[in-house]
Amino acid sequence: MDGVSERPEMFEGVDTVWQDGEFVDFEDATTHVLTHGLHYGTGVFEGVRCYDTANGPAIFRWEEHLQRLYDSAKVYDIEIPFEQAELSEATLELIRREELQSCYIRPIAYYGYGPLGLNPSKSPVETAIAVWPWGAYLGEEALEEGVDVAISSWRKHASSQIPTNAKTTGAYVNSVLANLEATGNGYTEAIVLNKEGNVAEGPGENIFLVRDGEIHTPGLAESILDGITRQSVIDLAEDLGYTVHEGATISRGELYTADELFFSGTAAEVTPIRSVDDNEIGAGTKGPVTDEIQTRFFDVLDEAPEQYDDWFTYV
Ligand code: PPE
Repeated sequence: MDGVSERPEMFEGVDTVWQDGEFVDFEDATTHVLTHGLHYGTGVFEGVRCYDTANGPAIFRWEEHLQRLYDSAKVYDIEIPFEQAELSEATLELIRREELQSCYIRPIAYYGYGPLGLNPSKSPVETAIAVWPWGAYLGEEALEEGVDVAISSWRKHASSQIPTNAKTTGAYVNSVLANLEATGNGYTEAIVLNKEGNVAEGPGENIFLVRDGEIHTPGLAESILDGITRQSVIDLAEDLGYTVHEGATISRGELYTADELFFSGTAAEVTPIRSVDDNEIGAGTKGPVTDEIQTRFFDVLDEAPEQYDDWFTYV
């Protein structure tokens, strides 16, 4: 495998990747070094999970993820040269070929190999989908015990600078900086504040706060990704009878005095936060509301109950 370093453990056992309409061998799923998206971050992507439900393997909220991919693409004039249904079928076929019961799914579309220079319109749009098994994002223990996080000294870019509702490859340098700082200082993850200094989200997660039995999460105008897990958590919490303030503005100080905090995300699922900047949150472990919502979340993913039938696309 010329010029490509050893395969990361994460991708061990992956045989096939879907690339531009073809199923190709993992080792052959490559692109040119002069790819537009590599130089300027002009790509859009998704992170999706397939769960091994009681009714068989199913992709969680697949239609919503696909829709967000095409919406993200629209922002950058990326014309994905495949219909949504084609990408969907390719993904289902890929999971079947890999014989995975559960996995993470990473579709990506980017301006490919064409002339360099900022205007991407002469670069072809390249599209790929990879799947691989991916366990607990912040560690198994994190799901039970919670994570220690720090407020990042890097602020989240405002939506007027880089649209935060689009899931754009280049925008993730902000998340990388926040994560590097936090992990470099011995924390598991960061929380980023927006330009106004209010709570935005994690580098790869949305955030929820529990106070006096009610649930709050920063609104879409706070420079956050419109997380699909976030929306699912809101729905589940409301169905459990909680009041959810989904358009909240949350100040930094409110984090320290919260009863409970947790992250949501496709990769992170529902992960409790047990401390912020070394301040214990609540009892310094997973709180009861977080526990109820997390339990319900994983139960729904296990059982794929009738009530949430439209959240599942069976492989
Ligand atoms: N905010 C950000 C910045 C973000 O990247 C994610 C997902 C979320 C919120 C949660 O969105 P949703 O997955 O739709 O509930 N982050 C993806 C990428 C993580 C990575 O390390 O790569 C993910 O969870 O798949």
